[in-house]
Amino acid sequence: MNLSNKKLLEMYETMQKIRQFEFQTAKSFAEGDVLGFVHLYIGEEAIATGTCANLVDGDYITSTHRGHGHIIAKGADMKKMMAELWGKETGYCKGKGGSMHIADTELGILGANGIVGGGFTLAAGAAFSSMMLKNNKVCICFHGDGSTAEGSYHEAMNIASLWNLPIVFVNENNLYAISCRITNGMKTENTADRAAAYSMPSEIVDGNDILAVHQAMKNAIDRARNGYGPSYVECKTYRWRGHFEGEPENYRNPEEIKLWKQPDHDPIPRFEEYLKENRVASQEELTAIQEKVRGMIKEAVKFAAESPFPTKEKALTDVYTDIVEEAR
Ligand SMILES: Cc1ncc(C[n+]2csc(CCOP(=O)(O)OP(=O)(O)O)c2C)c(N)n1
Ligand SMILES: [Mg+2]
Repeated sequence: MNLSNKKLLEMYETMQKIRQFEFQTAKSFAEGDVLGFVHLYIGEEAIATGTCANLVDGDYITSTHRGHGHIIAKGADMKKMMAELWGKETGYCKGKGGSMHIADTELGILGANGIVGGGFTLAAGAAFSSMMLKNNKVCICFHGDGSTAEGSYHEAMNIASLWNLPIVFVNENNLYAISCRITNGMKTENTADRAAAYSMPSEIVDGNDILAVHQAMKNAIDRARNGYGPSYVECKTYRWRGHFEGEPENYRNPEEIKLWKQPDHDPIPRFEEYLKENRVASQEELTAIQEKVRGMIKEAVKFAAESPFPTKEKALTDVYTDIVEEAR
């Protein structure tokens, strides 16, 4: 693994940012400050982090309803994210979109998406533009196991393969689509099997092992960037929280949840072990990074808390009709 210590510690910091942002969001949701639905990414941090660590400025990602991790890993401003969750005017969508509409096109973040399967065709379109413009940009299409049942998944996989588009389909197989266990929703337990139907190279990785994710993504992203077309990487993982915050969860075995929270399953302690064993960082240095991130999260909350709500006069600005007007 040819990663500098600096890069490894940046990846650790990103995982910390995601986890702490998500735990803070859970707390703020419970206290009534976060408005609307939130689906948390806790437990899956290695996938977004290990993937985005291979990207360069200008590359694209498409995201899902469980998008905070992807968006943070691609470099979004956590203050603007937090403000958006709190419904404040300083948020990414001026407080009117919430968790599932956060986007930052300047950073190549083509949007979280409340529509399951909504990201596939956007990703294919972005990758197609990259191919036509010959600008070497790659698009990552994050998606859940459940979304592989959508028609848009198969349409995008087919066209990406047929046209050799520079795209990597990153499947986050956390075993559930809401309450539907994967074995009740499809005949195979590996979504990667579906890539074979589109003659797409695929790989299955332990999605809680950040270095395995990073290596698989590096191969797939290099392939896309060098004109060898799309790939598919299935990352096996697990979500710690309910499908959404506040869900009266009663469909998963508590023992199963407990198992995935153990340090030998949890992607963060697993990476910490590697960093310490290989003398990349001491426990003190890792603790200092955690503290630094705690400060960032505090700042994000302060920013959200002190920001104003949009006024009622602005309730209808920046929505669909404005965009149509601007396009004219
Ligand atoms: C088109 C559409 N159908 C159904 C839903 C309701 N819904 C929201 S999330 C979800 C399950 C998604 O499961 P998966 O793709 O595995 O993602 P995960 O939540 O596990 O990350 C469903 C059915 C939706 N938002 N959009
Ligand atoms: Mg799922």
